[in-house]
Parts: sequence; C-alpha cells; structure tokens
Amino acid sequence: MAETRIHIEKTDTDEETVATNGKLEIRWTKDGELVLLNPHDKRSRVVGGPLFELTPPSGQLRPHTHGLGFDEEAATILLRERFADAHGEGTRLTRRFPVAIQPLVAVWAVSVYDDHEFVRIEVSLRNTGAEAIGVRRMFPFVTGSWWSNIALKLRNRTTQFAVYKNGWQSWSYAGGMPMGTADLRPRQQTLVAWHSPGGADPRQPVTGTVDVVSESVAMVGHADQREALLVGFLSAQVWLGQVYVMREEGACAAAVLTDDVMLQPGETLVTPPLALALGSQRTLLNTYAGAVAREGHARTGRSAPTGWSSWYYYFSRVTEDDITENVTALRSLRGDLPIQVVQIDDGYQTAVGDWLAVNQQFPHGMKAQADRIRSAGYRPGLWIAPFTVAANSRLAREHPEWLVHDGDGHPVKGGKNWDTHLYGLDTSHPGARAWLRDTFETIVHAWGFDYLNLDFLASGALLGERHDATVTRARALRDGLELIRDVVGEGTFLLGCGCPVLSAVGIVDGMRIGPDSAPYWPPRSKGFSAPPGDEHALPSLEGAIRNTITRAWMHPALWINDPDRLLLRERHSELTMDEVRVFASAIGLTGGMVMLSDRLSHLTLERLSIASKLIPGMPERALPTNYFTYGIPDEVAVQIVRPWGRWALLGLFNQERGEREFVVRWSDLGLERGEYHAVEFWSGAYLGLSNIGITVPVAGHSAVVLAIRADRDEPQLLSTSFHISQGGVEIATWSYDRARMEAHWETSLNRQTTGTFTLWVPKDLAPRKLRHTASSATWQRNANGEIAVTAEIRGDAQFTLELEREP
Ligand code: 9PG
Repeated sequence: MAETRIHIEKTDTDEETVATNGKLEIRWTKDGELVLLNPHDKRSRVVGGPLFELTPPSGQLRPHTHGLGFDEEAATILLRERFADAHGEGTRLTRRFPVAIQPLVAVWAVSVYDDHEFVRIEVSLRNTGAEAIGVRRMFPFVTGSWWSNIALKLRNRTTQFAVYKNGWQSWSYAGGMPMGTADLRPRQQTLVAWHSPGGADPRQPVTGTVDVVSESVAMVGHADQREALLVGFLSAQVWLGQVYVMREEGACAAAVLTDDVMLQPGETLVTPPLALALGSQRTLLNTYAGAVAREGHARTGRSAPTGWSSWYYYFSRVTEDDITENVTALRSLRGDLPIQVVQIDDGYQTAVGDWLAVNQQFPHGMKAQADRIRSAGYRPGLWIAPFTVAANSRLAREHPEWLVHDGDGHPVKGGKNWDTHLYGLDTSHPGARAWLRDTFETIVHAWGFDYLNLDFLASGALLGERHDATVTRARALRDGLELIRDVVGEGTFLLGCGCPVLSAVGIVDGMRIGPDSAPYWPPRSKGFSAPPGDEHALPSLEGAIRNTITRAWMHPALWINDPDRLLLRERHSELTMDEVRVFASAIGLTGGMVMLSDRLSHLTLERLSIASKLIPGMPERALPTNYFTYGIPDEVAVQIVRPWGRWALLGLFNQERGEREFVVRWSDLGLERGEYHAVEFWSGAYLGLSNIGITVPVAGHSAVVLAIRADRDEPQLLSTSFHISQGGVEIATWSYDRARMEAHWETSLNRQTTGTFTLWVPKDLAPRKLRHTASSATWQRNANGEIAVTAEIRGDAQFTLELEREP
C-alpha cells in the first residue's frame, strides 16, 4: 500500500497542488478548481468546484447561486494532514474561501485515501454575518457546463452522455437513462411525495430545469465505453443528496437539499461526504457500495433468508385460516423447498397506524399467529408501516401533534393509499417516540415476531415542521429507524421497504430494492397502462426484474437485497412461463432473498421447482456488463470459482416483445483465449463448443442463463439442473481420476429432488457404468454429444461414472 504523495507543480499560468495514490490523481489549482484524473488514462478529466444556493429574499422567486470568492488566504492550502477514518489512511487538503458578496465562509476539504480510487469531498458553510441566512441547496461539486466549458471529459468525449440513475427509495427506478430518453419523474402528487424528495421538477444549479435527477448517486458515461464518472454521497444521516445531470452538454452536479434551513450567525452547515471516482462503469458502483458500507457500518454477513408472505395472493383480505393453510402446505413441501420465514403482510390491523388494534380477520390475535408459525418450524414475520399514519386511523385522530405538519399546523400529506390520505409520524416528538417503542416492544417481545418488514418508510422523511425544529427530515427518518433497532434488538431481522435507500445502511438486514412484483409484465395504474413518468415505480414484473439487476451492486455490501416475491401461479396471473423464469433468473443470478407469495396449495410441482432451483442463494452475484441501457439490462455476468472448477455464468435478458439474437464473445466476458462449452440452464440445452463465442436467440420477454466452461480435454461437469449456479452450491466436489478413468462427484443440496447433471466426455471415451448412492440414476448420451445423468436424490448423493475407451 503506497502512501498518497503530494507535490506542487507550476504551470504557465498557475500553480497546482497534486495528490496521487496510483489509482487516482487530483490537482487543485491556485484559483480554486479541483481536477480529477485517472492516472492510467489522462484523456479523462473532471474539473469543478462547489456552489451555494441561498433562499430567495421574500418577494423574490429566484434563489441566488454563488460560487467561491477569492482572497489571499484562499490561494493557499490551509491544512495538509494525514488522517485515518473508517475507509483507511490518507491525506486531506483543506482550503478556506469567502463566498461571493455574502458574509459566508466556505471550508472545502478534499481527502485522498492511500488505497481507494475515490476522492472524498466535504464542504462547510459558516455564517460570519449578523443575520440569519437561508440556505436552499449546497453543491459540494459541480462539473461540466455548470462549471466551465469542457470541464467533463471521459476519454475524448465531452457531450452526449448517458446516466445510471438511482431512485430515492425501494420502489423507485434504478437503471440506465441513455441520451434522448425523457427522465422518469412521477407526475401524480402521491408518487412525487414517495419518490422525489426534491420535488417534481428541481431547478438546475443556475437556471432552468435539470435533465436527469438521480438520488444519492449517479454514474455518467457512454454505453459503448468503459470509462465513467461516479458522483455519490456516502451517507444521508442529516441531509439528503441528489445528483443532477445534463446529458447533452455533459454537466453534473451533486446537490445537498438543505431545505431552506436558516443558518444563524456563527453557525456552520456541513455537507454529507461526497465521493467522486473515475473508472470502469462495471466496477464503480461496487467501489461506491464498499465506501457506503464502511461509512455507515452496514450490517452484513447474514445469509439471505427464504420465505413466504401473504400479500400478493390475499392482499389485505388475509385471514388467520389463510396463514394456517399455507403453513401446512409449506410443511408438506419441506423436503424440496426449504422456506424459513412466514410473514404476515398488510391486513391484520384495523387501520394503518393502529398496529396493535388487530381486526376480525385474526380473531385469535397476533401472538397466537406467531406461536403457531414458530411451532410449525418457521420464523414468524410481520409487516408494518411504522412512520405512516392514515388519516382514518385512531392515531391520527387522537394524536395530531405526533404528525409532521405544515406552517399552518395541518398534517403534511405524504401520499394516498388504502383510500385515505397518509401522514408522517414525527419521530422527534417524545409522545410519538414512546408510542413507537411500545408498538415494537409488543410486536417483538410480547407477540414474538422476530422478522419485520418495515414498509412505507419514506413517510418518516416528509418535508415539514417537527416538534424538535433542529431535526432534519433525513435525521428524523434515521432516528426513527435507530429507535426501532434499539427496541427490537440485534436478533430481529429488519427488512426495509418503501425506504430511502441510503438512510437505512447500518440498521436494516435486508432491503427491498425494486417496485412490487405483479402477475403481469408492464406497469399499470387502476387497470390501465400507467402514465409516462409514473410507470417505473408502480407494481410490475418488468420493474421488479429491472431493479433486481440494476441494484444488484448493493448486495451483499449494504444488506441482503430483497427483489420482492417470485409469483409462480398459473391461475390469477397473466405471466407466461418464460416471464416467470425471467424474474427467477434475475433473483437467482443476483443472490438476494427468495420469497414466495402464492396460495401454495394451488401450485404445481413444476412451478415450485423454479423456486427450489434458486435456493440457497449463491454467494456470488452477477452484475450488468452495461449500466447505461434503458430498462432491464441485456446482460449480467459473474465468474464462479470453486476448488474443483471455475466457470462464467451469463444471463441474457430480452425485455422486448419479439425475439432477439444475442451475440456473445468470450473476450467481452474477460475470458482467456480457448475453447468453451455453453449450457443453457432452463432448457438444459448443450449449445456446443467454440473458441470465439456464440449467438443465442432469446424469445421475447424471456431470459437464458448460460454456464460457460473452458474445455479441459477430460471428462468434466458442464451444468446441473438442480440449481441456477450450475454447480455453485449443489456440487460439493468433482474430480476425474485419469488412471482409473472415473469421474466422481458429490452433491451438497440436502434436498429431496430430481434433476440432471450435464457432463462432457471427450470423443474417444464412453461411459461404461454409473455407480451412485442416489435413490435412482440413469445416464444417456444426447444427440449433441453431451452426457445427461438424471438422478433422484434424498438428502445428498455420490456418483461415480466409469469410462472406457471408445472401441
Ligand atoms: C402492502 C404492500 C406490500 C408490498 C409493499 C407495499 O405505488 N404504490 O401505490 C404502491 C402501493 C403499495 C405498495 C407499493 C407501491 O406495496 O411493497 O410488498 O407489503 O405495501 O400494502
């Protein structure tokens, strides 16, 4: 590990302080411009600095945007210090600038770590005047045309960028926004409240309306180029951050929504830390996830739970008999479908907010439910929307003072659902806090639920007035979440949902990362196609698949991803088998939670086997090879390495209605030169051996999952139908004994199931005999030359295939 080196360089016109660690280089000019460079490719360059937007004086509409002023002191580095924090050691440079015309002083700290490819920026603003100053937004960094001409250059390109956009909360859009596609901004007021903390149409840093808004983090680049820029806040503990992009002109700004806070004389406002990084679009978000995880002490190391929840079949009509019926069904399926959690969803409460007042659908009460689920061998889970208070609840009637309110004392409307307006709980109010404690004490410690699906969490961050005026909306949400974790204890699994994602790092164990899945493909609104802008966050299989892939980078660094429920049913569903398998492929390849939500007694064994092929989740996760395509990425890939072999898993997704041909080149996957076999998982088809790649037709709304293995010139395993990893979790060992001419393998699935192992045997060899400990097993050589061993196993089994020279 090299220490960050610093030196001063004189140019014709200026003097620059240069800091470099081998992965990144920064240059800080004397007049206060920060330059970010990739030391391995100096064609890419990002130049910029901070801006400040003050609240317009009353009577004026336009806010004032200010840049840094300049004086003698600003030209010099005030502090140059070694430091260490959660990310490691590094060198920090600090300068102080006046802010033009205002009695404000900005301190700008730039940290370079010895061992990371991102730079960290923090900007603070101090009021040195005698009167309070309203601060609307702070921009710790803007670049591109918002800073100056040709301030953003990736390789030789300075315009026509694409963006990876990340929505604010669980249900919001995440994915590519290529040049020319209109930004996905909600239109309905409810959806604005849920998805756009900066309002429907935020203004540009200077004037006009921004092109693309991304929450917390964005990546800017080109679909056909590796080099990209990542701009991302590392936390959202006090203030929310957004990133604005103008794709055409190549402008990018990191904005902190300071919500017109009044900065009192002598007071200082500090931005949340911002990371900037230049690098490969394939890995930048992994770098970012690592940094966010360290910054927020992410809860990691747990394995992804499997479960069943009541919502997507029973909705709010669920009864205790429904729960009992499905627990019974789960028990009879236990051998081939290891499910751990049974979670009762929305429907048990008399109103949203009145969580302890259980309705007639659960006449025996909730403790009886938890007891029954647990004694059947499952972990009892419960859904609750702790910061959401329906207008028609007793809570809203009896304690209006516990709600976030506006300047006139009315509760702030935070969307509509369940045919009622929704308000937000003021987590800074001592009464509301005591009520929250009591609610969770009861649910966890008296009723006995130790898996909680915390939903509609964005309600905790509504913009408005709170009992404690010093608590920001981001802080209020965080405080509420911290209180819940404190009450429920370390052992309770907390799953975030409807949750501003960055705010929950370090508190939740799992996180919903997409919109609700649905038994239909495109989103709709009240039975009709959803209006443009609103469609991306509404329930749909398409949206769930997209976010599962585009947010796979969050898992497992920040938490366990919850892709939402895999709906397998044939009745009450418009989905084709192919469409069901697309979502199953996305879930299985990205390694998150596997959760079902059908009436289990109605499912065929064929449909259930789709879920069993995803369990347990594999430890690796596949990631998109291109983050800049619109909607569902075309391709995800991951390398699997086991002591007995290595292979690539490749998922190809066709989001179009018609068939598409995918051309796969081994070199694009980073594979070494050589001959590779490919097997497709769902069909079991052997696609042949090639030293270049393959062309695969993929039907509309379908996905294929390929295992790609180098030819070893000896008998080898190519795939199995038992698990989507095709060897990653279900195979304990594989070996070939040349002297004895025997292939030997063992399973590690502990399952009662039937499936096929696909083997390759060189042309001059032929199977002679199969020995095994399975319930039954047979082999055959198929038309394309591969060997299929089909076996029924109970628990696990060992197989030995004896071979002989082809006569
Ligand atoms: C229970 C449900 C389920 C589900 C949650 C959440 O955009 N919308 O109008 C919208 C409404 C409900 C919703 C998601 C989005 O569902 O995600 O799993 O628990 O609440 O009411």
